Amino acid sequence: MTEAAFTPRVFSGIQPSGGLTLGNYLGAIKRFVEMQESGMETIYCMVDLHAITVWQDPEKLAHATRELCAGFIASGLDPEKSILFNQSQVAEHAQLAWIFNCVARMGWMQRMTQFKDKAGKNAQNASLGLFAYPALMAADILIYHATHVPVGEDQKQHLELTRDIAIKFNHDYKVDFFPITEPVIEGAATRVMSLRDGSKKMSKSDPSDASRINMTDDADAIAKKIRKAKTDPEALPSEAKGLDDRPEARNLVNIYAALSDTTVENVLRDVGGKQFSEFKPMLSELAVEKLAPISGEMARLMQDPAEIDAILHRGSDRARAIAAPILQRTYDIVGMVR
Ligand code: AQP
Repeated sequence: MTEAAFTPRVFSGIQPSGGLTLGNYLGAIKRFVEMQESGMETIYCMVDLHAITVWQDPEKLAHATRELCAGFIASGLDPEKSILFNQSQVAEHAQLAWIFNCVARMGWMQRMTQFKDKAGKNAQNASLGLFAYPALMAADILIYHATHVPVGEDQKQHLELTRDIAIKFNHDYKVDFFPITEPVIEGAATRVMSLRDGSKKMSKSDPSDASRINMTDDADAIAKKIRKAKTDPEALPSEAKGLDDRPEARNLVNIYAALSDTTVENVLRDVGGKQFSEFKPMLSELAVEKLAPISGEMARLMQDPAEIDAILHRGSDRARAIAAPILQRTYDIVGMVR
């Protein structure tokens, strides 16, 4: 049984597990907007079912979901051009995830570094959902037959698992039904690191607020966090190889390059030889210039939560119109009677 060629379609998601960070923006959302503007069909999701794989306060989860939607729109996603919705409103994600739970192997899941990082030393106490997280992520993508998934570097392993699940499903049922998805990991900052520790990624759930720039931070907070960011005593190099073994310096230069839409090499051509005391204020100014309009627009949108809910409802209806026939076809392939 051979399906028609897959038309290009983009899907990605972000967890409403806290406020958006500069890492989410540079690693993911900036690419979401570029792909929307390229004219491809784009579907972007607030993955609330993923968020509850670790404890979420219900009120905060609802607030974070609306704020994430506001962040998407303020960053340039247009609900008329892209489908924007929250995952729990389209039940087909969870339904396909169950099928994928039965396709994926325990050994595959046990190799996932994100599970090991998040479960920590007490893996026995982690939720079953956290373990199964990558199968739900595969369902998020494949329920739309998405061909391209823009993500940060940290999601690379999960996307490889998505490909493995599609390959095994197609093989086991002797079909060519699910596409083999391409990860899109691009830009100067595919892995933005913590401002306090260049070996850890910047994360919305890091207990230290000083470790990250939140998309809702004001100019003073951004300047203070960059001023206090960990660095080394050396001046900036003139070439990228001079950043080897200098993770904190590399991180700040990567951020500068990504915010100014240029390459690390170009940045170093201008700032090579400068001390951090000179470079950090340049970076603060650039970050405030780029982020202030977004945080201002987020605050404005958050004043009308009913409008955000209406956008999510409309997006969910549009998403379901694509997902429902693909789920039905999957059920037919698997042998579910209807
Ligand atoms: N530090 C980062 N640098 C580049 N990209 C990043 N992303 C996240 N952190 C960075 C990308 O943002 C998208 C959404 O991520 P997510 O919310 O689904 O989960 P995450 O990757 O686990 O992000 P966080 O901020 O670390 O959330 P918590 O703390 O809740 O786990 C993805 O494309 C991701 O690559």
